[in-house]
This record gives sequence, structure tokens and C-alpha cells, in this order.
Amino acid sequence: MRLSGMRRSLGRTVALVAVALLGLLSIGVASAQSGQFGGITKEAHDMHRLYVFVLVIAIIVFVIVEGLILFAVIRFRKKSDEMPPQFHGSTLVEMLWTSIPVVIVISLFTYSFIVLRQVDHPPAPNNLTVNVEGFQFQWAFTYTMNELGVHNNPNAKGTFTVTGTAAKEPTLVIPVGEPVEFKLTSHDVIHAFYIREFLYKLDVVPGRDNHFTVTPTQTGTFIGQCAELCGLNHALMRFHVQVVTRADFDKWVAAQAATAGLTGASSTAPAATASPAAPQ
Ligand SMILES: [Cu+2]
Repeated sequence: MRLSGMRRSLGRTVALVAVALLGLLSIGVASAQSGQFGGITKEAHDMHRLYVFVLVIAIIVFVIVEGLILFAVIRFRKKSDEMPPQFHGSTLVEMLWTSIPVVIVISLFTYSFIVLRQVDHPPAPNNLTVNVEGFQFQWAFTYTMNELGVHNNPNAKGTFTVTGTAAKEPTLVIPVGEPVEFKLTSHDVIHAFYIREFLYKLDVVPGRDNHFTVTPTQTGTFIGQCAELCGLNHALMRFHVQVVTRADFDKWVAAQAATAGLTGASSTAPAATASPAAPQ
């Protein structure tokens, strides 16, 4: 009677644990498919896939190890004062518990190494580059005209800067689908350049040239923030990131350059490629 009661409660516990684990697994799979958790850059997607890969392995290992522990505790619990049969050694089991972890560690290392190389890849020669300067307490984004990408006038000269103030958070505008390199500098204290949807954060250190490259995969407006306590008004170091199409980016660049009084600023966004039948 007592034994059957225990069995029932054990069955309920196992069912509960199974449901909880299934829930965890579905959260992992759902977040892998969701753009929000998976970031908005090619590099973020790579990192997120690695994260889900590690998470799934961890869940499988957890279930097996905890399952075996529970099984041993319940199946071999003390039933009488009689000494159970004593034995030790099993070549098969020892080979399994050595080879499986080795395979797991090698695959984690290999996959991490591949993703790290993809994320930390050196910038392509004709990248769009944005110089990001962190200062107490805002950001300045400087664009160099002749680096603004293939569609802009390569002879355009000069730079323009979008500088944030305490009253007005700056907007960093970048085109979708193209690698953008960020060069980070600071002249006062250490800041950290952080955009959640990039799944990436890099310190902005005086006297050090930190840089990274991302390729945004979707348009939209996102929030950025300094992620290093850099003084009393650290919390004011927020900014916006706007990922736009190349045509919109070229328009924005032309407007910024015109405001800054730069020459050669004309946007040469691929003007509706001449279709022969198009009426003129
Ligand atoms: Cu800060």
C-alpha cells in the first residue's frame, strides 16, 4: 500500500520534471527561431546558433545525469539491513563515460572556434566605417564621405559627425545587408559600446583602437547604451541605431553632408536602373 503510494508520487514527480524540461527545450528552440533573441546581424545569428547548440547539449547532459542519479537513488535505496552484492569495474561503462565527454568537448571547442573566427573576422577592404567616440556623457558618430560604400561618390571629401547631447540622443544610421565596421575611441574614461540586438559589446578604451564589424540583416530602430559605469551621468549615454535600406542610407548621407556643407555629397543611389521600356 505504502509502496504503491510512493510509486504514484514518484511517477508524478517524473512527469512534472519531464514537462518542465520540455518547456525549457521549447523555449530554447523558439528563441533560436526568433529574430529578437537571435539578434539582427549575421554575426549575432552565428553566436545565437552556438548558444542554442551549447544549451541543447547542456539540457541533454542534465537530463541523463539527473535521471541516472534519481534512478540509482530510488532503485538501490536501502530496503533491509542485508548487505547488497558488491562489485566494481565495467569496461563498457567506463569507455562510454570517457568517450562521450571527449566528443562533446571537441565539438564545443570546434564549433566555438569557427564562430569566433566568423564574428571576429577582419573588415573587408571597402567597408563602410563609422568612427565611434565615447565621451562623458554621450557618443559621436563620424562618417568619412569616401568610405560610405559602393554607391556613393568615391571622390566625395570630408567627414560629418552626429553628436549626441544630454537632451538629444544621437542616431547611428547604417545600411542593411552590408558589413559596417565600428572603430571605437575614447579620450576620457572607459566606456562600452553596446547594442542589445547585435548580441555584442566592446569596451571603448582611451589609447586603444578597438573595432568590430557587423552585417545587419534586418531594418528597424534599436536602442544602444554605454555598458560601462563611466561616471555620474553614465545612464544618459543612450543612443538609437537605425538600420535602413541602401537607398534610404544614401539619402540620409546626402542630407547630412549638405547640412555639414560638404562637396561631392550627391547621393548616387542606384537610380531606378534604366529599364528599356521605361517611358522618359
Ligand atoms: Cu557609461
